[in-house]
Amino acid sequence: MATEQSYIMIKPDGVQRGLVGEVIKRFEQRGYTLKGLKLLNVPKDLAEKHYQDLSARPFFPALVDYICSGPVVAMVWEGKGVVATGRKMIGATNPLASEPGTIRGDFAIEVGRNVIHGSDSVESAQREISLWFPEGVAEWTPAVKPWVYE
Ligand code: 3AN
Repeated sequence: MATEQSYIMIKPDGVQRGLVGEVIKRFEQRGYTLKGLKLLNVPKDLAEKHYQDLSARPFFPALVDYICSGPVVAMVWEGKGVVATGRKMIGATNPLASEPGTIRGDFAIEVGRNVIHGSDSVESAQREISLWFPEGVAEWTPAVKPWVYE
């Protein structure tokens, strides 16, 4: 079975608001496996690289300042369809358009304070994981796997 990974990041507002446990709980309960986890203050060049595709957008400087404004929780989650399903669990970019039941739909109002990031494709996930976890991630297989996958 191919193992897909996604880069999931709790942004500074999510950390400041005490939503770290809530986010981890949702991914764990869905059946996904935590492969990488760290709390860090983000250097400006890392934030700029992460959001390089948005560098021409008018909100880019504010976005970089926001990501660097306090610690983030950087994570790698693994499992079947985790990129697309992770995005569904997170909700639309603009929290006012996010469905209730999604993370943004339950906890956010502003696009510039939308709590969490999730990779938008398998290719972006690979790029983001090597950017945020150059040291690599943990190798382990949860013992519950036969109870989550048929
Ligand atoms: P997503 O995070 O849902 O993949 P992207 O990649 O389009 O959305 O945008 C990355 C981040 O840039 C968003 N999470 C949000 O913090 C910020 N952003 C996107 N669009 C806007 C906007 N119109 N105004 C301010 N910030 C924005």
